[in-house]
Amino acid sequence: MPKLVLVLLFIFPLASLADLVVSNAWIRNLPPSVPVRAGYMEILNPATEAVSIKSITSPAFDSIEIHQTIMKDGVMSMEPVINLTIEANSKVVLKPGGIHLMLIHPAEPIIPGDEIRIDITLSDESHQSVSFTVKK
Ligand SMILES: [Cu+2]
Repeated sequence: MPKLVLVLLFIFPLASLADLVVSNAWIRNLPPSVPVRAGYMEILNPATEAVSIKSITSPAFDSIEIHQTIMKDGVMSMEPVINLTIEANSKVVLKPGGIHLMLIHPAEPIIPGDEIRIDITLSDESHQSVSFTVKK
């Protein structure tokens, strides 16, 4: 019996869906007249397989995209990241000037200190909810 338990303990983490460890999740607040916000976070994938983000939604925004800030000929712009993959045992950092969440059209006014729920669907169809803190 103890042998079976041990085997199950080893098998279960591999068989379970990806579980990302998200830290430092925050949204930069902007005046209410601005229709978008940027969200940042650190995503750690402690699993033995890569996983990618399939979609991101939130009850607090009409839609959410993943963007990459790029500098081209001295002009800063953004382009969509279609498939953000977090490799096995790796971390992806979303930060100002780099990859970020583009949070489009807040459903309600947002103020610093608010906690915003953002739901992430991964390529393995698992879901994760992350709480983002709104900061100045
Ligand atoms: Cu953007």
